[in-house]
Amino acid sequence: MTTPSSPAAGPKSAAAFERARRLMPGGVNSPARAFGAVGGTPLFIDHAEGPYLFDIDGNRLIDYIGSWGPMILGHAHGEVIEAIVQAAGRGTSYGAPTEAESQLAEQIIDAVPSVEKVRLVNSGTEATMSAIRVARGATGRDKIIKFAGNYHGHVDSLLVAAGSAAATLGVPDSPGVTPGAGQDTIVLSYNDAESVQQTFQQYPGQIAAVILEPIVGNMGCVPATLEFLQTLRDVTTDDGAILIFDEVMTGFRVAFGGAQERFGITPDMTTLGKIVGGGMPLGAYGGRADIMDQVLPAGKVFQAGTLSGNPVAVAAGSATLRLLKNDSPYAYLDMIGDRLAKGLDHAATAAGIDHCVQGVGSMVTLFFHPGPVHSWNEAEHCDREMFGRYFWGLIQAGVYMPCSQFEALFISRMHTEAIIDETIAAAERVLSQLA
Ligand code: HOZ
Repeated sequence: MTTPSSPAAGPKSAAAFERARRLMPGGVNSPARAFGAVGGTPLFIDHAEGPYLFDIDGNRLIDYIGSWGPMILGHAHGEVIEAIVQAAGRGTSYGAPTEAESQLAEQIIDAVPSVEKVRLVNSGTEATMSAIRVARGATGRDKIIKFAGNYHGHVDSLLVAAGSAAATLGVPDSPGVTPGAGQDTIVLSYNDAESVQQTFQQYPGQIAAVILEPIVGNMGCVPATLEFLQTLRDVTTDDGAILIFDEVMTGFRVAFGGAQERFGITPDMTTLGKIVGGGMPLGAYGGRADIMDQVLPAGKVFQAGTLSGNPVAVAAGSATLRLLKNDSPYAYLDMIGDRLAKGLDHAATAAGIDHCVQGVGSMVTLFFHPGPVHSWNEAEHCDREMFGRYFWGLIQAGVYMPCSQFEALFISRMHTEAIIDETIAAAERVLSQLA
């Protein structure tokens, strides 16, 4: 990957990165943030407000990462912060049940069609890891199907042909994941309904679960076709396997009830993270009551956590879901998402760049590939070098896009039409210099 000759990170970020690299692997606590996919030095953030990030060198940037998805209401939303402060003032962790957990559980069950019972955990990774264990425990079967380019956190059995930073940084199959951990994971091509049918014919009664992102955000934005989702629903029902939608990114994002509401296809289980925690570390998994009742202490499948249902995280999540339910920003987010997608498409066309723009509501990706992108086979052939130059050009113009071709951008309720238009104008300038 080419490092830009004059990376826009200022001297304070550069010094902070040098220090961090001496202390943490690659200088970060999650790999994508190190800017390995685009070269140069990551910007160190001082604070955030509404649609903006402010780095420690005093630059203000329009933020299209939104903490990789959670910040749908914008940064530092007054009512969410107030809920966090109130909760923290009553103690930050008890390790004992609270009424607030039931309230958040009710909000999730109310919103997400597939969820009759739910368990709160600390992250999306924990949610998917637990859902797979429950699916195996409930069916008594070992095999799972996942799709290349889908990312379900750093769970051993799912870190096979994974998207997100794993794909970006060239470790879709990580060292340290033993052959045993991945031996029951069958990887198929996304949106390929036929290969799923064939696999169920090959292993009748042996597949515990099919897990997928119903709209992938982790290889750029790649939606499933309705036909693909319907096939998954039909074959899993016929075979007695469990269909799991990983809605860590799409939950409360593409509709209040997630992609399953938007597509009208109800899985058996759902994993959640990001928005459900309102910017605090919280994930959840849920589904049919008979499946969830397999979890200890109702059933025998073990899963536990000292900070599960943490009162501060629960308060942030609960306030966020209440605001989303009351305000229902989804028509607005669809409208500005569409405006941004069309603007980027127009700008790339005018610049004569091979590209396609894909998006669902407030998740959008400009692929440096003629497209359409239906699966990892197409996504991996994007021009990543050009993406890196696009990324840095936009940083210099005050726009902070995801630092990888394989991550969708996220728009918040605080991105106004004027901000979207400012972004499009910046993209026009940058793209016109790339071709
Ligand atoms: N897994 C996140 C993107 N899909 C990135 C998390 C982070 O680096 O903060």
